[in-house]
Amino acid sequence: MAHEPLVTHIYTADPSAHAFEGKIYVYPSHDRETDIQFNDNGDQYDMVDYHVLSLEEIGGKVTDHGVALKADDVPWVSKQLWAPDAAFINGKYHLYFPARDKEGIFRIGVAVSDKPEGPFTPDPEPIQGSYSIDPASFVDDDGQAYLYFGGIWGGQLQCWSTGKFEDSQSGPHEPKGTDVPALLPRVGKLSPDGHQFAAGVQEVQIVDDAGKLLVADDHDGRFFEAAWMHKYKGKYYFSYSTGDTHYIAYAVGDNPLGPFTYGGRILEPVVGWTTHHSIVEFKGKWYLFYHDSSLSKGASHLRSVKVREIVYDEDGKIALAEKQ
Ligand code: FUB
Repeated sequence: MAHEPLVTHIYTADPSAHAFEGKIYVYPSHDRETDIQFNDNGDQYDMVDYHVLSLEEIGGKVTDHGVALKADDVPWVSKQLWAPDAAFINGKYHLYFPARDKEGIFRIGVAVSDKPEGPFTPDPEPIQGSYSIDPASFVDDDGQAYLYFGGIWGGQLQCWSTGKFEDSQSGPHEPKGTDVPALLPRVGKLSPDGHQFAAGVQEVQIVDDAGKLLVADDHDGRFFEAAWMHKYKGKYYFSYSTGDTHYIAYAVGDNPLGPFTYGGRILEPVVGWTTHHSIVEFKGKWYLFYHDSSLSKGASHLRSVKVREIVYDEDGKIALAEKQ
């Protein structure tokens, strides 16, 4: 399989892929050209709408279903529609998306459709108690849905260490040290209708083989952004981007709420600053959807979604099916 962009008529990033109605549906960010200066706050990622893509076969024709939701249609949003995800809950397709509210604080919204490709109708307010970026939904075999989220630097996770938004901690400030726990992503159970958290949210613990939380200076292993959850042979795989070291890593647990034990890397750094992915089973094989900036010749804010097959060894460790 050539590792080519799924589509080239628009830039797409942060792919969340799901098998719905016998096809693969991909929910990406829609990157666009702007003249905004690059900074660690991510202001250059100034997206205004979402398109949904679908494929009947991996490697086959890709359909762009057009605009599924736009910022202007969401009353609470000021700007920056970042990485979305979708889930089928209670008979409806739910699109979860982060954006800055009118005060510049990232929140997570939900929009609903009868069809996987949308268009989606947004709730007028963000999900109560939501913050930061990169929502990733997961519906377990018992029907309970979960929402994982969080991202450091521009994603503002570092601003929420006291439980309320502390703007003084915005920018690239995060814990440092070999004896200081790393910032942790968050998870909450969703209500049966998928529109709110059922109760509060909690930290997602990522630990080493000895059960010790990964530390802040473990840049190769600790969480930065881009949470994803999938289940394989009864185990819960929490995968994520390590951010400034640009790996996609994963950790494995027995419970969707964690803890998860660090398991290794799935993807080495790609062309471009960010890395972001999803993992999905389709027709008996497993696939990693990801993005890179090769089509835009390295422009970090102009990314393209790609797909590669992954495999598991007998211990459940993940590897790319083809190394190159
Ligand atoms: O697309 C904007 C941000 O870049 C996403 O929310 C992050 O995961 C990173 O890919």
